[in-house]
Amino acid sequence: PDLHVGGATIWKGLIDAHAQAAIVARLRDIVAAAPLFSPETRWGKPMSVRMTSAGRYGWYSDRAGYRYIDHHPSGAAWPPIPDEVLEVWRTVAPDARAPDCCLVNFYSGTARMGLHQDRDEADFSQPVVSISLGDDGLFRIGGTERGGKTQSVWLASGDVLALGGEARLAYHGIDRIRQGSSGLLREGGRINLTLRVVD
Ligand code: MD3
Ligand code: FE
Repeated sequence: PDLHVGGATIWKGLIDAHAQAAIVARLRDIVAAAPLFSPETRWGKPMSVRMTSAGRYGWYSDRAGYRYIDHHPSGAAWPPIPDEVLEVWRTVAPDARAPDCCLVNFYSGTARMGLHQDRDEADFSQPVVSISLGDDGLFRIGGTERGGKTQSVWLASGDVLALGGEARLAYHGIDRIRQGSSGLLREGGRINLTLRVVD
């Protein structure tokens, strides 16, 4: 790894341009089968990030709360996690169980994700791995209590993060993206893939 920020381990540019393009091609198939949607928060407000998933489970939210569901809201099956993505997981988390959810987050120019913890999974001893594609995103990470000190780092296309140990329950979010900073996606914007072991 190249960098440690607030308990996150970061590999800058681990995924080369050719492999990034291959993953994006697989994501286009995933989105065709399981279209992006804007989950609603508990308070009925749509999130600015659009999402879909691959794997045995997909992440979902509506007024009833946050949870994993075993089909896309349309009733379609979640597509399988691409091999190219599983290979990244095995590289950075060789000792972990296989992930059963790959959440696909799409950020348009003005989308953001507020500080939150990822705690809808059963086993916090398993890491979370994140892959950034497209425009740069300003990632912020704090400690395990809300309201503590935070650190920020720009994530670029091809960067990979692993969150394990204490950092698994750290507060984190995306403050903004730098529109037009990458030419990877013809429509612009940023994609983040988050790989998790759900149960
Ligand atoms: C730190 N996604 O989907 S990825 C999420 O860029 C999410 O879309 C952000 O937070 C994104 O839940 C951040 C980096 C990340 C992912 C999971 C974490 C950081 C994390 C879990 C625990 C601590
Ligand atoms: Fe998160």
